[in-house]
Amino acid sequence: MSVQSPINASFEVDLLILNGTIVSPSDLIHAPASDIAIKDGKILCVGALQGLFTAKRVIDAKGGYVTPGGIDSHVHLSQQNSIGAVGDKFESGTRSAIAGGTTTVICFAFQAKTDESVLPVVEEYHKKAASFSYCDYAFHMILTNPTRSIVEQELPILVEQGITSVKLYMTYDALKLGDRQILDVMIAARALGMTTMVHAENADMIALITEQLYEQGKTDPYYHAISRPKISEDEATYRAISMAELIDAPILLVHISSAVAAKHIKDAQTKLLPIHAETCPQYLYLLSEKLHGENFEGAKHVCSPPLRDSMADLDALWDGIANGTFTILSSDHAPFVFDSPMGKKLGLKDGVSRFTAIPNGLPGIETRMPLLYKGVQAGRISIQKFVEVACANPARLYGLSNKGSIAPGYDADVVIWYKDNDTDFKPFALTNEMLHHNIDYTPFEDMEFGNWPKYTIIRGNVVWARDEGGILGKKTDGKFIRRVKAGLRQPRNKFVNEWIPQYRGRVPSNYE
Ligand code: DUC
Ligand code: ZN
Ligand code: ZN
Repeated sequence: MSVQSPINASFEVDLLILNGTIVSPSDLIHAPASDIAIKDGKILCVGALQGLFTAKRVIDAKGGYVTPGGIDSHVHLSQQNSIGAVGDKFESGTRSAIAGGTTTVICFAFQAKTDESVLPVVEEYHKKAASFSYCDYAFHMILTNPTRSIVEQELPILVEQGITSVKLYMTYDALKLGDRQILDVMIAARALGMTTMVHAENADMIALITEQLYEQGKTDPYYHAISRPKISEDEATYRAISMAELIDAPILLVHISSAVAAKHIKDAQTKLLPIHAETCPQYLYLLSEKLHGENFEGAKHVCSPPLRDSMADLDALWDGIANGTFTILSSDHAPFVFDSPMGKKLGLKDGVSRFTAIPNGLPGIETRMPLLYKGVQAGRISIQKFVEVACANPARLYGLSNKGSIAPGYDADVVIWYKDNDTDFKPFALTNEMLHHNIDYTPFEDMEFGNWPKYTIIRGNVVWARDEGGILGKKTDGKFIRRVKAGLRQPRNKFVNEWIPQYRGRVPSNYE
């Protein structure tokens, strides 16, 4: 980017943010050195800037934290297999995102088993998102049928198109892959510099327990959690790590819910394997007791992996964020309307519950950043760690090269928070009516919040101003972001180059 010399009092910038405390994964920059000048959608410079520029608009951040815009890298919107009719589409989902401080979402494009090519699938998702997105967006590809031609010929095309990650399932009959298929995708993804995301639960264990529960008539929503015990996540997580170790392939274990799975991940990282992991706010705050409830209300909390039953898991996951086990915190916004025969109530027919028919997933795109911020206020994590897992790491892991950092040349995606004890902010108990998604409930109803994004800024435009009208952005503001190759923990096992011929001389340059 070419930058004109900014030290000139008549030089006009688009936006100046003054007096905040800028947060990076390592540092806090305090006033007066923390002013941010924004021009043409980019951060022009950071420093003691008062009096150095004129500006079209000035925002006084008043001692509040100024963080990079949130990057939610696990979001299901307009997803053809499940969410189309009764969940959020791009418009409502991204509207909700910006109100909660998220400026970029990475959503899933979904390959059905019958799709012989994934290229039309990508086109279809582009159509769903273009002109319907309040924030910037990118795509991962869910592969449910990785044929030879898709793996060999189409994955390289996806990389060229800026789609540099795939998600694989080890469970669900309609989605799951066998171990050999997973290995083949990992090999190809590694050679291409893609990240392989894995949903790790043991499908056969779940099928066995489900069968037994149904025979006993135990079909209420609560039994969904019983049918997916921690050992099924434990085993599958270890298996996925073992496969990644064999191939020396970078993987990310999505939506980890239990201490035991987190332990496998930590152990693998200690061995310097290229293993990343994600957890989500629901696994930090909610227990499976939420699945009980009158009038089928427990279905509102059905997700996979399920909520766990002990505080020890919640505590271990917070610790896992603090100690670096979790690379990222995402929402896994997989929203379904509760009160609809095509939504959560698919699992209730003629007054009879069937937990296997309840769509799996929770809404949470808007609450992700504020819920993580609660962890800062509670002393669970530092504000620097907040920025690392919610903003910076998702950008680095998934190749969003201009995002996730407040530094010259980066996209001016910024969130301004209220300062502690700000008289402009009153702590509140959340109700679903406060949110901007298109879902009739929030799993976090009644939870107390002590902060919330005051402003959300995308490429220099204020799109959310909590005290000045709320949503100010438009559904045409969001841009598709072509991602580059993944770039955090790197493969390092030279032995693999000996036995997988396609690796020789083809290790992508960003792995060196
Ligand atoms: N996996 C997800 O990633 N989201 C919702 C449900 C699921 O199984
Ligand atoms: Zn999943
Ligand atoms: Zn998901």
